[in-house]
Amino acid sequence: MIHLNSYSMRLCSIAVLIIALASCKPRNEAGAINAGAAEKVYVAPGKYDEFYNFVSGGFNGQVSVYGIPSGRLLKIIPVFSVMPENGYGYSEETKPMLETSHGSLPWDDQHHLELSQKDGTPDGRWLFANANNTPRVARINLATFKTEEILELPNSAGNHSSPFCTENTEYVVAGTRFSVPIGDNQDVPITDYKKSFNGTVSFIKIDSSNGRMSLAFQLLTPAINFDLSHAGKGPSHDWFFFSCYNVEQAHTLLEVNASQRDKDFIMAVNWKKAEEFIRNNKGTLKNSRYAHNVYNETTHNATSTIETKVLTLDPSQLNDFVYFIPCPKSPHGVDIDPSGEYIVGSGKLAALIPVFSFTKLMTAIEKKDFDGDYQGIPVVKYESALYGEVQKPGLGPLHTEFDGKGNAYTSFFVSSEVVKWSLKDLKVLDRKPTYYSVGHLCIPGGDTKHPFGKYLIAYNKITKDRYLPTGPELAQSAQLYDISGDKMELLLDFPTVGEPHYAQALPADLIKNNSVKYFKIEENKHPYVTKGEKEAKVVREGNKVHVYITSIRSHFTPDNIEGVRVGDEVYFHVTNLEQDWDIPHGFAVKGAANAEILIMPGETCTLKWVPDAEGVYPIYCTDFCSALHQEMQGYVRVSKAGANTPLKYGTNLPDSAVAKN
Ligand code: K7E
Ligand code: CUA
Repeated sequence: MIHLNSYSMRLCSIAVLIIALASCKPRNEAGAINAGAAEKVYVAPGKYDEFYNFVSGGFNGQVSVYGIPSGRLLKIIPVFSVMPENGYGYSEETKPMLETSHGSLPWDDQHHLELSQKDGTPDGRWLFANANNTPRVARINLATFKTEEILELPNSAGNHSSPFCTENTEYVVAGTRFSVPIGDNQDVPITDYKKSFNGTVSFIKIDSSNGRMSLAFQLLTPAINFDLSHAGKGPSHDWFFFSCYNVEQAHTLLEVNASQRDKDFIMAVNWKKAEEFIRNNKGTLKNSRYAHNVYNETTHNATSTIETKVLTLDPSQLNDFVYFIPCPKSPHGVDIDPSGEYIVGSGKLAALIPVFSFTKLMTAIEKKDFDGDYQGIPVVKYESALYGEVQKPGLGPLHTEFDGKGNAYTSFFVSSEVVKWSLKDLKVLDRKPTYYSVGHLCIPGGDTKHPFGKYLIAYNKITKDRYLPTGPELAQSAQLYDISGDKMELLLDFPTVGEPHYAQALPADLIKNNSVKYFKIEENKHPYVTKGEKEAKVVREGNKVHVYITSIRSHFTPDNIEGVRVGDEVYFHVTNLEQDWDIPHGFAVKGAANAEILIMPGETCTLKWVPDAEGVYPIYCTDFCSALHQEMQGYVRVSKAGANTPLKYGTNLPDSAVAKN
């Protein structure tokens, strides 16, 4: 009873503290906007933005693309969630993209993005995205803005610490948020956490020629939780850093039980050494089941394969490649400065920002300057790795980005502000309020060797009074700051879709000239392609009816189809014959239980339809493609099961050609 009382009091006081802190309102609200701000974000009609900004969609499972500085929404790229708007996850071609070891999943929670890099700078080729709920990493092709590959991660649960990449995109890493039982017997009591659970960190190898992902190896770690990660760069090129919480190894009420220790860890992994261990056969091949889904741009089709093996390394058995650095207090972000020397931790409950020195860390490791070990992994002494602490920066530090001019910018959720500080002397230089409760920050190139600087975007969790009320739920908000001067200047607010977490930005020039305008029809290798109207046809195979149908402004061929029966599975393989930029056609059929499909020029997409009753069903184009878009329509006649209505189809057929019965 006494135990319960003190326990609930402790819980209560933490809650009161957090509520009290969360209600701090930023100062200076009235004077926050300067008169010149409008000019700085104004992108005249017809002009392009300077940067692409890729923003995670959080609980919408997608990635959205904004222009900076205007804040204009340019596109939403479907990644881990179905998108009825264009048929992603509904078309026969894209259904395999959402396959997992749990079957087909229509949704996930997308938090972090990383642009592929060459020499530590974004190269504009790919964008990697994580799925938090059912652990996966996706690769988006930045020429097509399509999700091209999704790799599931076995032995992981809550893939939060992901998908950060090394300087030349050698690897993308993924740390598990939840430790889980791993191996043959996973049906264990939750209270056996300490005994039976493990964490993992996955290293995904990226093929530099085509971006293909493969799970190279996994580290089996103590049962702690990984939050975020970042690769080293320059001198720290060989290393990867992971923030860890729940070093207490709690499995219930983590809010309290995982906030006991004064310090958790940053885990430093020498991935070059790990590679060496793998080469020397120090890994153990384990059975596992995970899906690997690949979309092929010439067949316009995705395939899903179940992989069955994973190589694991156990750092408690193999020396000298994994170390823990103590980090106060439930660290969230771990960010490496452009020089690769400074490792910035951000303890959610800490009142300071610890900055570690890579040089000091190496010396400490060499001298074995350890504070014992944590489950077989050496713990480097805090002071031995510490470069210094930023004192009184704010409350609830989360994430840090860099401007390439020696400054760091850290977000503070609780005190709702962005704080600029100097890497050299760790002095706070400036602070500006955010509206409200900022999570991640993005500076174009802000986690790379060569940040492009100029702007900082804050992604805020709470909007409250910033926009017109829209009922109980309000859009999350992004705020754009000019960081070119000594003081940050707030320029713009814009609402965002889903819940943005991490975001990345890069100069538009790195992408816009390579952007695909249409797919070449002569290169279309789809098995059901129709390369011209003359090839259009309808083929019955048992109860399957394959409709080879074309679309071009402003008709379908065929647009009259008879001979379909109730009980048939009809596959509309729609080929868009257009060879021009920005002329997609849509396709929809009445009563379809899935979605529409939106077919890009030169592409083939398939919509499956199972008519449930006899009748004449309209089909039409859903995308206003031409003056006579509204006329882009037709009919499918469905007869009752077993009827012998002959198969007839065409466009502009004489009435005499239409079936009579
Ligand atoms: Cu939103 Cu990176 Cu999932 Cu911090 S995390 S805010
Ligand atoms: Cu094609 Cu509207």
